[in-house]
Amino acid sequence: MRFPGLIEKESLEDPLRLLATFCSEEHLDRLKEIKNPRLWRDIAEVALVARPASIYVNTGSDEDKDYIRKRALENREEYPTVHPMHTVHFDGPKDLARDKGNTRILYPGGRQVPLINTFDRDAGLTEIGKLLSGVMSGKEMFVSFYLYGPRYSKLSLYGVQITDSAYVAHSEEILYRNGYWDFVEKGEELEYMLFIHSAGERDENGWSKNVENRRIFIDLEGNSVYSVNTQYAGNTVGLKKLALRLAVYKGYREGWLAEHMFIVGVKGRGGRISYFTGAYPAGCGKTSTAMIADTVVGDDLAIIHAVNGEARAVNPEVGMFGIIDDVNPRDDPEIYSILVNPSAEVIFSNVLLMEDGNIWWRGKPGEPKKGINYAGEWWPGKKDENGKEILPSHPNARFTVSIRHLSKLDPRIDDPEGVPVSGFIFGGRDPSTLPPVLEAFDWKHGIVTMGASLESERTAAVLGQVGVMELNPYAILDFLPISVGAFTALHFEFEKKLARPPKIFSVNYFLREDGKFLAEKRDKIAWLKWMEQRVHGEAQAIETPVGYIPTYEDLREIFARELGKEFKEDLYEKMFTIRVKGFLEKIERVTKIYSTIPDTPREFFEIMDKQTQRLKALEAMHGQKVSPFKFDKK
Ligand code: SPV
Ligand code: MN
Repeated sequence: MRFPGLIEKESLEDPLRLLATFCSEEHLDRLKEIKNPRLWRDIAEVALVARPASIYVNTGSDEDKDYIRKRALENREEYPTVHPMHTVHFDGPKDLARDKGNTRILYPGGRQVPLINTFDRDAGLTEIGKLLSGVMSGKEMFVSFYLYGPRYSKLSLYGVQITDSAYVAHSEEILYRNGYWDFVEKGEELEYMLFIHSAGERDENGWSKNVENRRIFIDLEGNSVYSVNTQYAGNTVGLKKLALRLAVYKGYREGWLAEHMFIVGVKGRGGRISYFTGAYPAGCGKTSTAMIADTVVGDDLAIIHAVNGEARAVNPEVGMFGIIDDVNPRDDPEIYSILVNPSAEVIFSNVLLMEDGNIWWRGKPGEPKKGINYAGEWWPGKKDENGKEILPSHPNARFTVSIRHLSKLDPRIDDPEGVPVSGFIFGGRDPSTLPPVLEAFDWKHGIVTMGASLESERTAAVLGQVGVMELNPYAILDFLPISVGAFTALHFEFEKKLARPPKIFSVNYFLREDGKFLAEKRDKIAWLKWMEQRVHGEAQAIETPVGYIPTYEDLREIFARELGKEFKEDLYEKMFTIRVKGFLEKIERVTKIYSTIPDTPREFFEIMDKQTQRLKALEAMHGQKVSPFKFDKK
């Protein structure tokens, strides 16, 4: 039982009888088909506490999908547009992003974990129980079943979503594989994550009214997540970032990895495809890298297991919840063409819905006209109470769409065995130090100096302090339920199961000189192709104190072939100069943080120390800035 204080234990003794008071006969039969008494009890308990008017059991059939869409429109959780398959959802002005402060990992005794927002489990469950009490009265409760990965895959997990939001259920139908029949097939043996969500009371605009009581509590012990008084998908769509935390924890106990990474294929010699996974903090080029690769398996998440000595990855999702701001036909032709295709089902969130039923977001050709947006009615020039102009569409406006519309979709997206991973990429935004691409000496060197040390520059737009580097280990810090020291140790352990661990690379598209970016946006493909060749031992490399860098000759050849562009020697030299001071400062910043994290493996510090020594030796010989032409080729 989750809420022993709120309901009598006996009331759950016959969960089906209890559920019969909430479900029509047809929907009760749908639940009975899944022969799993624990599941019946879970649903019955939530219903007893939240008191919905009715329960809708979603089997993922076309009729059910249509019904959920229809309900989202009727409830004004979504609005119609000129295209029947396109709808618009608004989260409300105070609910436009993930709420870090109120997203907490429940630990018995409220154990403190450095860098992680934890809370006492008992206190958390008590608080959430109160917030959930009667919260669904008068509303319909949707119960849906999903796979978190391909069907019949040992790498996949399962999730049950309970929500009073048709928008959340609708989003999940687009983003995940419906697993009702898998639940039926597996019955009692099935272990599942449980996501319980309520948008709470909604105001006349449809926004959650009590956002100050927004809570997202992750109960590791109960393999469950509770989310109330919020609608933003990053806070509510269970199978997205809520499941990621549960998956990281499960992987930690079982010895596999759940990562905040894309999975892409890069074509090499003879048409072979090599797969890479990539972790980038927000605003560091994750989506654009995924879209520039030759094939896409996933754009956000990866579950990675060691199978017969090989790292294999699956995408738990089949959809994208992507940022729409600045998506335009020139820079993002693929995504743009999907978003304007009337036959693709899309939920747009927090864009501008104009009076004529068309939508507009920044980057879309044409002018924004009067309509409604994330802050209510909008007209050109509208200002907020501080006299600041209100943007027509929000910077975190997004699209929710099936990944299957991508022309580059990898044919192995549904492969239960996953795809073999040749390389891990860690990408940060660094204006002054990291070269565009760098290969680690080995797995541990990469995990420590690239993954665990991943940083990103705060941008002026966000916090006003340009150039401050912020640590975001593995780009997963916001979603980590355990200490980053333990997560690093897990990566060390993972290597032991691999006959040939993936190579590890770092990339940085944001190196600047005199305020100007040294690399062009489309150069990303060149770095990917170099990595692909390195995986197969085809490209040469230069050993530096911080890892291997490409040779000028190889890059010149790759730029000419892939981009039809002459890659100039002096640009190469600028890009790949080893900036000793910057590297030493980075080590100092990062080590200082890890020295406050008690379970950081000792080897972490040893690897960092060795890197410091190599850098100092180089500095003694060649100074603070060392041209790549000063090193020997390997
Ligand atoms: C991210 O912020 O990493 C996202 C969007 O992918 S959210 O679902 O909000 O986490
Ligand atoms: Mn993400």
